[in-house]
Amino acid sequence: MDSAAPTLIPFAELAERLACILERHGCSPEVARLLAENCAAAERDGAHSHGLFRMKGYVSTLRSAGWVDGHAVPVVEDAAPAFLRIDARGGFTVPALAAGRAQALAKARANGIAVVAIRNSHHLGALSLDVEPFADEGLVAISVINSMKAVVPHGGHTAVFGTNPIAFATPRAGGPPLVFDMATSGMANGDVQIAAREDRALPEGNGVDRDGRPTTDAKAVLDGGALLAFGGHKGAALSLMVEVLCAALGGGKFSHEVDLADHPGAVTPHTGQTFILIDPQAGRGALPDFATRVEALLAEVAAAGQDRLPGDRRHAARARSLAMGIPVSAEMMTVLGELAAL
Ligand code: NDP
Ligand code: PYC
Repeated sequence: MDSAAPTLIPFAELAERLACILERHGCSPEVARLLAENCAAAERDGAHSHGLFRMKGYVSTLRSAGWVDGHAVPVVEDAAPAFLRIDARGGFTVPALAAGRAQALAKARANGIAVVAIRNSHHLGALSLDVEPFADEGLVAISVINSMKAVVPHGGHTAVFGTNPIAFATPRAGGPPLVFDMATSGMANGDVQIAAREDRALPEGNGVDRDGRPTTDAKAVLDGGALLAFGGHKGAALSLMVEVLCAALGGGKFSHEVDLADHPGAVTPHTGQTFILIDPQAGRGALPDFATRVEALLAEVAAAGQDRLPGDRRHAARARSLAMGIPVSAEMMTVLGELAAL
């Protein structure tokens, strides 16, 4: 139990500290900066399962020979007028997306829609951070990513799918983009790891042990067990869709093909990530304004009694972090110090 008051660190200072650690352990300065900003932004937004908690994993992965290339320079391929493929060359997805971002935006604007399929890439972050900037530019953005086998297909007994999140961002008239970002498993693996570390039971209905029996024991899920998709067959179907869009379409590995066995310490999935970007203004003509229509829907949702939209918690955490600094626990400060000294 960590009872000392957290240290409040401004975003830029925390990102700089993380970038130093990542560069020390094998990232180029540019990759280190992008990953560090991504990780600090997740922590800023209260996405704890994909923020500072992941720094140990980034470092142990970078130190595990031959798994991820922290210096990789992505190759952006102009596949078709509305289709960009990006080969991350065994590096991280975040710099691969950064490399293709301007071209992806231009394609979405020119065609009304663009698909971006990143392959040969590693991702350990929160997808909200990948889609939100596109909605800031007026686009609707959907992104999916597969990871490594941790989820059993519906009615099955063996993990095949990753926790495979889906994120969606849309501009709205009355505020910052509406974003949702959710694993297609009942829980993200990161949250299971945090529960295991804190000796907390999982909510019922999320996991099975190594013999396929239902369990709330986080350690049993991690130790040969597996997670279940959310919503039974419906979440499992979405998870399957994510595999198809990332691996079959994008050219990356399926989650069940990711094999970390020869890379002790490595924890990043080596898979793919796909985006669908839509310009809602394309050919709009006499149609009513898109963002105003979204706002009207959200007003109806609020009137019907939903008092918290997806993204509200994240925005509240971001506002607090930007006003006061990002809270970093004493335990995490120690971890960061150790990683910086390794
Ligand atoms: P949650 O279940 O915590 O939240 C899912 C979505 O639902 C969020 O948009 C959240 O908004 C919203 N939400 C939560 N509670 C409510 C509520 N009561 N009313 C309305 N909306 C609500 O997320 P997950 O645990 O499924 O995923 C956590 C993170 O893990 C994600 O960022 C995901 O991208 C990441 N992840 C990354 C993977 C990778 O391969 N890189 C793999 C798997 C997961 P809010 O954010 O405001 O709480
Ligand atoms: O939390 O499930 C997860 C996860 C898998 C890969 C990155 N995060």
